[in-house]
Amino acid sequence: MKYAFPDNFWWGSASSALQTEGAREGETTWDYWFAREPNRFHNGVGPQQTSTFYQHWKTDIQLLKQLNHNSFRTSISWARLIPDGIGEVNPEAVDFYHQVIDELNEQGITPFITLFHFDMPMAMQAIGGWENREVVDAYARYAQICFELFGDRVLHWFTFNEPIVPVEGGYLYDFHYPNVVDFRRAATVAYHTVLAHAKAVQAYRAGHYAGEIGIVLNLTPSYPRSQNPADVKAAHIADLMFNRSFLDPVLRGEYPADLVALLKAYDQLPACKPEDSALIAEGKIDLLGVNYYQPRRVKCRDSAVNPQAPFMPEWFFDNYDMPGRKMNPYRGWEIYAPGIYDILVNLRDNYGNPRCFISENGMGVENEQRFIENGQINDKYRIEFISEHLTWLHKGISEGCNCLGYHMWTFIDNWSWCNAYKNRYGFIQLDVETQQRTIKKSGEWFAATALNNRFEQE
Ligand code: BGP
Repeated sequence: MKYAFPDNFWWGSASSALQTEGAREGETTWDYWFAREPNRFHNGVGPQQTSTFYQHWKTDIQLLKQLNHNSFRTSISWARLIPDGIGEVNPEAVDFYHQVIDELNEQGITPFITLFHFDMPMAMQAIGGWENREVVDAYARYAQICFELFGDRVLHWFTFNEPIVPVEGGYLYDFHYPNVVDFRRAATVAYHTVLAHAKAVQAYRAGHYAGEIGIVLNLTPSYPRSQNPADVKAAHIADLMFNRSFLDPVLRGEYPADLVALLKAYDQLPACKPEDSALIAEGKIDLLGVNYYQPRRVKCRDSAVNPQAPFMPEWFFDNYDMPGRKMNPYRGWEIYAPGIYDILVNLRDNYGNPRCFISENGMGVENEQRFIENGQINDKYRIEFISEHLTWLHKGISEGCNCLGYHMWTFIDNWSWCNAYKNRYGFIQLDVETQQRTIKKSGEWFAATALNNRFEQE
């Protein structure tokens, strides 16, 4: 079978500032947390040990070119640009991002720029992070500064990357700083993130910049164990909490009524101001980035909730370990390629078929050195993973889904938060000690696919 993609399909990859650039003047929550609790990070490796993009951006862009990328997403570090989050702009950071953006454009690689990829300036966290509306305003100012500085040469902006992740990690499940477990605070953080997003969109519209603005969401389709109404309800609530809490505001301009009713019933709603809903309605986007790694399988709870336990999403469902599901054992994530198709069909049928693209998809694998053949990692499993997902993506497009591209996570193996360098995702192998870069087999496969705008599979 041949799978051909539409003209001008975006082929590329994604990365983020904190995970690639290396040290900077402005401290982030990650630097602060790592300095205090290095044991929380795999092998005690922190955010200083990156793939040194700050030094090697020029040669790295050459490598992107070698991979036949026509587009590439990375983020601007708020803390690099404005070290204390709200004050002076650092001119060295401005020069750096100018150079990177110019070089990408010169090489024919369209820059896609994210404004916030989990890297809160510590000075902003110190005043409450997303729980504080002053931080929302500081973010809106930062976004506007970015549009003014780079808006003539960056035509695809994303306000946030996976905004639900800092909510889950920082305020529910204890895998991001500030390690709080408190649903109402989590809901406040999520709500203020939506307000921050909407303010950035508002500023972008007001500035009449040449490009488009969107957001990147990690969508995890929720599959019920069975069609029993209790299982279906469990899946519906998981979908409301983890997907629709961001998807509905950014595409429909409002929250799902049943999500609001549920949180109200349990007294978990954040404090809202009367003017918020008009602002949220202004946050509707031009382009949606979809990160897809894994589905979510759920069933109804078998046991009663402990009324003394903290209120959690899991009050309404249990995770369901479907027998025989295909797993990526290194990350503990299920591999389910049809999920990508289900997401696109849902967007087409229930959200007016928005302009969208796959902004991340990928597979992190441990100890890839064992697959070295003639000096190169032969990551067949990754090629299989990508082609399987592309097949389902192709089916979606052929059925009218408005999917404009496919970006992989990631370009060069990079530092993955608490997992540090445990699992490698790159098209290019990184030797962390020597900083040597070597293209993997999947990189060659992707380069050929991007060049031909098609691939073949039996
Ligand atoms: C996404 C993030 C990325 C990246 C990726 C891989 O959620 O946007 O920053 O890290 O997941 O996940 P992990 O690094 O946790 O293995």
